Amino acid sequence: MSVVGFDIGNENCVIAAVKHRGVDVLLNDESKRETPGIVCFGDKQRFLGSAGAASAMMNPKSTVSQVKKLIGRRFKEPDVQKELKRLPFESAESPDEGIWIKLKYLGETHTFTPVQVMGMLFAHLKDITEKNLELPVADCVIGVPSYFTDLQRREYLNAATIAGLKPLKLIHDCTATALGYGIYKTDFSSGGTTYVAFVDIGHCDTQVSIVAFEAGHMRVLSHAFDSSLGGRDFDEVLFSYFAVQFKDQYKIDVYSNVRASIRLRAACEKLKKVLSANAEAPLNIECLMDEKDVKGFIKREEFEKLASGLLEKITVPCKKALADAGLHVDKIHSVEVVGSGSRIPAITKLLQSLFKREPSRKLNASECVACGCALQCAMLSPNFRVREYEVQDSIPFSIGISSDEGPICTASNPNGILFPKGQPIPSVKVLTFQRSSSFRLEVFYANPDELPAGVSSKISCFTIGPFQASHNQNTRVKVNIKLNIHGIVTVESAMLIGHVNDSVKKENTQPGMGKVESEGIEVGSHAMDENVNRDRKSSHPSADGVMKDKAGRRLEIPVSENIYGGMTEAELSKAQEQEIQLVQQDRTIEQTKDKKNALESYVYEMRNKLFNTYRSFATEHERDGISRSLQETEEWLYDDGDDETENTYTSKLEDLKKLVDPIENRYKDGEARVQAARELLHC
Ligand code: ATP
Ligand code: K
Ligand code: MG
Repeated sequence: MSVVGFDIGNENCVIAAVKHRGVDVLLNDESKRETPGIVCFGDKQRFLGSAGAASAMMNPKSTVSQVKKLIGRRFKEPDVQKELKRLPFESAESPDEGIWIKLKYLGETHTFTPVQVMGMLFAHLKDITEKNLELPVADCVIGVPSYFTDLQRREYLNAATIAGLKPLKLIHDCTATALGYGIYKTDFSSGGTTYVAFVDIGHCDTQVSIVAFEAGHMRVLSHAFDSSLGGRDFDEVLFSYFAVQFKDQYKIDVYSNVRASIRLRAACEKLKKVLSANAEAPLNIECLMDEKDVKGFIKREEFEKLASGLLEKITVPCKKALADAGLHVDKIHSVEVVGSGSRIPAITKLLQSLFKREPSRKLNASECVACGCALQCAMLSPNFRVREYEVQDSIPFSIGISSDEGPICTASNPNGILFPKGQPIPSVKVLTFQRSSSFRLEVFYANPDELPAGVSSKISCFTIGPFQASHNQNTRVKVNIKLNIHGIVTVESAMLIGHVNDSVKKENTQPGMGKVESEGIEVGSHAMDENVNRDRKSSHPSADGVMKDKAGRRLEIPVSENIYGGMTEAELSKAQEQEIQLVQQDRTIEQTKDKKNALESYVYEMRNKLFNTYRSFATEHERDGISRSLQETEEWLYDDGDDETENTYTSKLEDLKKLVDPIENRYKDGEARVQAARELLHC
């Protein structure tokens, strides 16, 4: 069984696997440790990962990147609109308010959802993993930003399903990093708590988490973030700077030209990297636009001045993480900086003055998330033994719940908040309702201020029922609500119970479930009716209060869920089928290329052999005939045969073989005779 971790970056994806003794980062087809998160749709097939990046410039309008910024979001969110504006493909609003990506593929306009594209990316990473490990891969752990909403997490799981992956857990990026940091540390065992700040600056976002380490245990105290501040914003600062300069100097407006924009942006990213190691850097692009070559130059100081606003923004989540953890900066033992976006020297300086200590870079900045994910996968896998280590993560958003009768407030949750910010993942809460027929529970984000701007606070709606029970009989409904291992809210079960009294107080406590609470809630009840009375005669409360039917079965109430904006089962299986077809199409094209290559090589090889190795085994007439056929095939390959079907190439090859085989056989017979003669002589 394989144990795999995936870090899905907006720019770079990293795969790690636990092998024999340690965690290894896997290489992709180009022997690289990072795979671009890009899917490019071509005339005949898709290009994924590195191949996608290679085709992006040729075909920008059919290239999708940064799909992590789009998945599980609504088309109309201002942030999404901003995002779509800078992405070169066309888009539209889907009927469920989501996003449709519209692009040319196989010569026609096709529509895909971000979930589907993410599924393609997952499938590609799965492929790379399987090639590396020479094993089928399904179980995995995938890193997600801490600010991912319930819907984004669900859509990630859907994308994984489309790819044939089974995530054992979605883990917050910084938690994965912290796990990889903490599990190997032995100097934490001397008692007391060590507080560490993790700062991850990626391509599109910044995440900060404060983690408390004790022997054999880590606990995430807070997650803070800026979901739209990352390395690319520093590229953008350079981009605007040069765009203005070039307008002045060369009279070109790069904003008006998609390809020129892409090229300048890529050049600015390179320039930024050069500035991380050098005090100044040049920028040269040949034939950027209107056949003009452009030249630019910038000093690091100047760049830092241009980026000062961005640098200031990085302090915000850092301060918030400290405040939410309830810690003064003096309490922080170390600041671990990761994510390649953090490589800008000014960021290190800034963090140093903010945390009053030199930031540490002990972890591999680009690989730590994937490695932490792989470790977590090993810990969750029944087939692996890992050192006992407890990871306690928490959710950064408060989650509220209401019923059709209004907010559900209890003594411990007076504000109708079911899982407050900082609630451990996973957790279970048990709510008890006095109802006699079907009712609905609405789950939502209780504090919109905690969410990235423009994100809807609606999460999901659960219908408990249908069922009918009597009020007189003092029946109640016990609903088990879970913040599951992925950070998604689900209703695990709903049960009809008999005489409750104070029995609610003792139900619960499942090991490893975080803090579990139970609530006795009095809500409006409904009038009893005849049918329910009849039901009563056939059901009896048992010792634990759970109603059983005549046969002694627990009276479980059906629960149906409605996720705002989520995929239905039918949509998911349709997407799975579609992915299979897309894979088939890619495979057909790859096989066709292989067959064409085989034919081409055969032509060259046989031409060579015909006048060398096989020369004395063919008559001049045969040689002339074959030679002519080889020549014709070669010409055909460059001409009409450049773009043919797999079968055509195969049958062409067979035709040639029919001509050449008799000669090849004569040669082989001859060889065999020579070999036999040699053996005779040896004896
Ligand atoms: P995200 O976490 O936002 O999903 P990601 O994980 O793909 O994205 P990383 O790979 O951590 O992001 O970082 C990519 C960013 O780091 C890019 O913006 C890239 O330009 C930047 N970067 C890489 N090397 C350097 C460098 N030497 N100096 C400055 N920036 C760099
Ligand atoms: K990454
Ligand atoms: Mg990242």
